[in-house]
Amino acid sequence: MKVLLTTPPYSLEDRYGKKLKHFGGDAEPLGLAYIAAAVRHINHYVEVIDAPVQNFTSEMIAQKAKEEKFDIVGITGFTPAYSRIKATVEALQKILPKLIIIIGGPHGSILPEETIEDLNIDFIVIGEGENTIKELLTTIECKGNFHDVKGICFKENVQIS
Ligand code: B12
Repeated sequence: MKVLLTTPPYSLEDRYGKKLKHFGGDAEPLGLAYIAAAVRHINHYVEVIDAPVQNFTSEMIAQKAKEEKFDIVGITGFTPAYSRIKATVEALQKILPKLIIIIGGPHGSILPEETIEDLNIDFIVIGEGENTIKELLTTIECKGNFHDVKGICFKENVQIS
């Protein structure tokens, strides 16, 4: 499967405003890098976008997922970036209604049920994700039982085509 991992487009201007944006800095998305390594370890193709650094908008992320035929998009994020996470999910769902979307990171870990309901997405990975993402991808691929995957919250009527 092809897995695209991304940070939400949460720019320095979003964080610090127009006047102070030049004083802020971006940090490498360490959590996504760990997840990418785990995905690669079980031989799936994986790419990472660091949206604010690479100047990707939500629409550009969705366009890339569509053009390059990704099966799954994973988005990381903390609560202050929630509106950007939501905008990215909406952009993806608009042009790829059947795409599997997984949210990980602090926000989804803290509010899994509320987030899954608000975003109408398939899966939230709660807490440390390296082992969970491997189990989850394998279960998706083999059409297994999501109740057997530890550390996820999922939509009860999840449909994987
Ligand atoms: C180090 C750190 C920082 C560093 C980041 C350095 C860096 N290079 O990343 C600095 C100081 C820059 C920082 C800044 C901020 N931080 Co900070 N930070 C932390 C800290 C202490 C550790 C984060 C970390 O690196 N963990 C290690 C990595 C490997 O773990 P991880 O990112 O959580 O990823 C794992 C899982 O979450 C999961 N996962 C993550 N993403 C995904 C995606 C998918 C698809 C999947 C399946 C799984 C998955 O799997 C990963 C591997 O196990 C945490 C507290 C904590 N103990 O977690 C707070 C924390 C993440 N920070 C927080 C916040 C709020 C911020 C700021 C927004 C603060 C602010 N107002 O400016 C900024 C945002 C910076 C930005 N990038 O825009 C909050 C988030 C709370 C929330 N509700 O979202 C935390 C939880 C602290 C807290 N308790 O309040 N932070």
